[in-house]
Order: sequence, then structure tokens, then C-alpha cells
Amino acid sequence: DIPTEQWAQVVEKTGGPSVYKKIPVQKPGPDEVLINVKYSGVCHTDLHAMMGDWPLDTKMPFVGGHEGAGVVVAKGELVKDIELGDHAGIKWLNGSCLACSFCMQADEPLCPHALLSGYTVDGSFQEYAIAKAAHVAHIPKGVELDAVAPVLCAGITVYKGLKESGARPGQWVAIVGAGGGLGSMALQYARAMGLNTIAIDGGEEKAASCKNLGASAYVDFMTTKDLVAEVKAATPEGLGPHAVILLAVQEKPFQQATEYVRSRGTVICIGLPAKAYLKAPVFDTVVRMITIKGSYVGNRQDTQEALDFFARGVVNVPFKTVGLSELGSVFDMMKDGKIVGRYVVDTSK
Ligand code: 8ID
Ligand code: ZN
Ligand code: ZN
Repeated sequence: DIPTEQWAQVVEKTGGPSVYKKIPVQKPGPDEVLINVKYSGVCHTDLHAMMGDWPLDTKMPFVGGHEGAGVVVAKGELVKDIELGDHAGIKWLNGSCLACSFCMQADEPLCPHALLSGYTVDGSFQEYAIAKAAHVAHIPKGVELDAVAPVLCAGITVYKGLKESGARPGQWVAIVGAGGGLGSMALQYARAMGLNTIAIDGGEEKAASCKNLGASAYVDFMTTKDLVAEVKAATPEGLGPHAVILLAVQEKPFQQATEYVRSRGTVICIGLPAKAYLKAPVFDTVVRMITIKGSYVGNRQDTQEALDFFARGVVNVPFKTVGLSELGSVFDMMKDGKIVGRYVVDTSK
């Protein structure tokens, strides 16, 4: 039975806090499903949304969250390809028009009419959340819903970013922000894709975690005397990594990456620090033939591929579970850069 009221975390003004309170359960529209969210990962994007960090307005008030794993409990009359009881995931891309020239080419994250979970529509920090049926992630039964939740944004995003980098099996990739949520996933997807990784982050706890997740080397951005030299030294012949995946929530590493990436290499920008700019020397970019690209979540195919890796057991990322009511304390740890891996909230607590 679907209740009429539920617990949710609601941001009522920019800057927060997020308020744990009861709100009504919505009904799905004709092309939508209602998902009983069991677990939701907490992405740094949720913190950016609450703080108003980006030049894109949220709905207000809003329920954050976009890594929601749960069970389909209701569906609209047009929904044919998903059944009640199926396991499904709420991801960042809640819906798109499916008709524009981007959607036609499976670039639906670029759709001008995209709906964003936990940003322009209410997300997964509630017990019951709505998504467009065409866009929900199909989670195989038998996959643990708490462990899979972080795949729904972090996993999809880094898997797509690694593909966009063009790095091939046997090559070297630097993961910047490797100890965080996306970074931990990136180390595991990279290894599963046959890539060697250099992890860059700060502190001993993250060093140990990165090594556990398969990093060949760890460079501590907080203590190194020369980050560029250390990253290059960790690669064969000291020529630098073939690709750099930027996941940090600071501007400086975005300026540094072109200094250590290998000639002909690719820098993939994924992290979204507030008010940050890219800067690279034109001379080096030209004569070393460096590519700099952005990468933004993934499409429905990337979603299913990322979930396939997870279901095969080749992606294992550490996570800690707390109640949905404790979301505020997760945000506090995230602000201080203290989270190793991902926090997942249990919506029943
Ligand atoms: O589609 C996208 N492009 C997309 C999807 C999902 C998330 C983008 N994001 C963005 C988020 O909005 C956020 O800006 O990616 C960024 C990382 O999200 P996250 O992994 O959820 O954040 P985290 O768990 O806090 O990890 C960030 C890590 O960066 C490290 C921190 O220590 C932390 O482990 N870090 C920082 I801050 N500065 C660093 C530096 N200078 C650094 N690591 C290396 N060098
Ligand atoms: Zn996210
Ligand atoms: Zn579209």
C-alpha cells in the first residue's frame, strides 16, 4: 500500500539546511513510474544544489538526491516496459523530450528540455520518488540496492568519462579526486576496463582506500612538493598519463592537468567546482596536441553498461549507510572533504 505522506529531506532556501519532514506522496503521470526508494547515494552535486553553487536555478523548495535505488510501486497507463515490483533507479537525468536532435542521437543529457532529479524535479531523498519510465535505470534483481545506489550517478558518470577519454586497455589514467565518491568508482571502472590508474587526493585514509581499489600509484596533493613531476614519474618513461579524469571540487587541479597529461593525451572535466575556469597554455596545448573535454553523466545505454559491470561483480566501492534523517551530517563531512568513498542514506530511517 502506498501511503499519502512520507519522510523527505527538503531544501527550503538556497544555502540550506535540508529539513527532514513529512510531505505528500505524488502520483505518477501517464509516462512516469513511482519508485519506493530504499537507498540513495549522496553525491557532491546534492551539496552544490543546496548551496546554489551553479549558474542554473533549482526548483524551490526541492527534494535533492539522484542516486535512488528502489522498487517500482505505481506506473502511468502509457508505461509498458516496466512492471510493478521491478527494481529501478532514479538517476540525475530524470527525463528528456526524446524528440530533439540531441535525444535522437542518444545524447539525452544535452536535451534542452531535460528534467534533473533533485534539482529541477524532486529527487531520491524521499521514500517515494517519480521518474520518467523511459529514463529509469533497470536494476537486475539480486543486485543489492544499497551498494548499487552510487552507480546511478557516480558510476555512470565516471564510466562515460573514461569512454570519452579514449584511453585503451594498458594505458594510464590519472584520477583526480580519487578518494571521493566518483573517484572511488573511477578507480574500479578503470581497472575493469584494463587501464592503469594514478590516484590523486589528500590524506592517508584516502591513500589506503585508493590502493585497495586498484590504483598503481597515489599522489597526495596536500603534501607533495611537486605534483606535476610526481604524476609524470608514476607513468612509463615519465611521459605522463594518456588521460586525466578531473573529479575534484577545486579549480587548481583543472589548471594543472594539462601540465602532466601525456602529449596527444586527453583531459576530461567532470567535477563542477563553483565559479571555476579552465586555463591552459596555448603553446603547450598546440605543440603537445592536448585535448580538453567536458563529460556530463551518461545516456540510457551508458547506464545499462555501467550497471552490467556492477552486476558482474567487478566494481566494488566502499560505502557507509546512515538514515535519511542524518543527511545534514553527511553534507558536513562532504564540505570538509572527509568522506572516503560514498555515503548512502536509508530512506526508512
Ligand atoms: O556529470 C558530471 N559531470 C557530474 C556527475 C556527478 C558529479 C559531476 N559531478 C561533480 C560533483 O558535482 C562534484 O563537483 O563531480 C564532483 C565530485 O563529486 P563527488 O565525487 O560526489 O565528490 P566528493 O565525494 O566530495 O569527492 C571529491 C574529492 O576531491 C578531492 C577531495 O578530497 C574529495 O575526495 N579533492 C579536492 I576537494 N581537491 C583536490 C585536489 N586539488 C582533490 N583531489 C585532488 N586534488
Ligand atoms: Zn551526482
Ligand atoms: Zn530532447
